[in-house]
Amino acid sequence: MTRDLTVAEVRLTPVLVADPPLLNTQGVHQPYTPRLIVEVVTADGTTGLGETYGDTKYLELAGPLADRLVGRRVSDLNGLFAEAGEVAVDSSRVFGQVDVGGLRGVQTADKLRLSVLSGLEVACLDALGRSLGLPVHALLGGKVRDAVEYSAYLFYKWAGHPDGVAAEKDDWGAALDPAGVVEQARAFKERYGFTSFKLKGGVFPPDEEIAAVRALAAAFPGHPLRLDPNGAWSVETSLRVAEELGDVLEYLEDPALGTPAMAEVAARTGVPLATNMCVTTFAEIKEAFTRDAVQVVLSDHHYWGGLRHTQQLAAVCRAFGVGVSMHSNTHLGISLAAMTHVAATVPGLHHACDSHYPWQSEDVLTERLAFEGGAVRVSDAPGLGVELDRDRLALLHRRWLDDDGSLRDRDDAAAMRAVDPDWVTPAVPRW
Ligand code: GKR
Ligand code: MG
Repeated sequence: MTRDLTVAEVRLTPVLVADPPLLNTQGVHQPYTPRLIVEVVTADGTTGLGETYGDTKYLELAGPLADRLVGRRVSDLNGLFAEAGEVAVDSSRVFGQVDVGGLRGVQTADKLRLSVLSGLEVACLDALGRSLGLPVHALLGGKVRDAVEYSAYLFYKWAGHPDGVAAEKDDWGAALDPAGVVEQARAFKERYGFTSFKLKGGVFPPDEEIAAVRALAAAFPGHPLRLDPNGAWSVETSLRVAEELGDVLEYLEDPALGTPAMAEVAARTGVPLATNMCVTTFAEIKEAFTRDAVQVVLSDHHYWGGLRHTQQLAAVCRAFGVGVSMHSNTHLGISLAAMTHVAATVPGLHHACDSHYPWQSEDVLTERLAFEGGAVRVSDAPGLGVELDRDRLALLHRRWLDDDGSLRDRDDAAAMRAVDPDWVTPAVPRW
């Protein structure tokens, strides 16, 4: 049979996904978070799925970038990426500082484009795989493991969103002190079998977070532990935390903001440092690696520009003896499947990947991906191995359409102002 893998249509569907009230240094998660679902349809009727960030600034770019994909073969990703720079980015969308909504490092026009391209790339690979009868990992060179390990991503959390704020309910309860964090970790372990734990920090004064990690270490002896305050600490505070928790931490994630501060911390502690904030683009690698500022880079395949760039990042890390693993933000199952396929191909993946997926009670798939023993099995089905549930997609899209615009751009500080009208994103370093 002759296949025509020319892209005939790209469907872009923004959705709002329920999100629990998870606390971070910027504020609290909104009750609903925007994501963009991508469908790439080929001339022979094959449809591939992708997913990426869905805030307005990404949506504005998605249309013009999708137009560049139409008429191209799904296998011509290099051609698409080469042309992407011609698509203009509204400069008011680019902040010369840390991306306020997402804690994802410094925002640039390239990073915005790459985040959108990642959704298109994944959808093209899914379509290509479906058409060839090959899993996405095979298109990336083949898996080197049958399952990808994830860590439980623990958050300080309120029991529910503030009174008067429309939201879905969740059954995780509150976690606002060491006992609450341990209880949450226990639930994660029972439900999903996770054996390593990451706590999102930068919420309470460092001594409280040190106590929470100590409580985790006592409750789960020998389990790898991480603490990530998203750059909320000074160099001196970072060093104190490293000193206090050095015996139980697998790594400390972005204790201080930016490569110079991270390099200073790294030079004065033996605790490995990981980042998804100071190394977020290829251009940032040279300074960070030559200054030995980080020992583990957490790739977010969305803002790195997809699965092939993640493999390239892993190769650069290997050359420098730097570890690699995966960062996560609020996401659905298409992204978890994509992360799992690429992680399955990376040799020397020594740290369990991050995933917010257990926090998402909703998905656009006919069947949710499952964690077994804390890991996701690598699918050998054609493409990503997931199927779209059109009714679910329509429902979550309807929520986006019905929104008055207040939730279409993730803003954790604005969500916090529902309980604390004076709240502003704290200056960094906060402690
Ligand atoms: O979801 O609150 C959150 C996280 O803080 C997220 O925004 C970060 O990007 O998970 C991320 C991280 O590891 O820094
Ligand atoms: Mg992080």
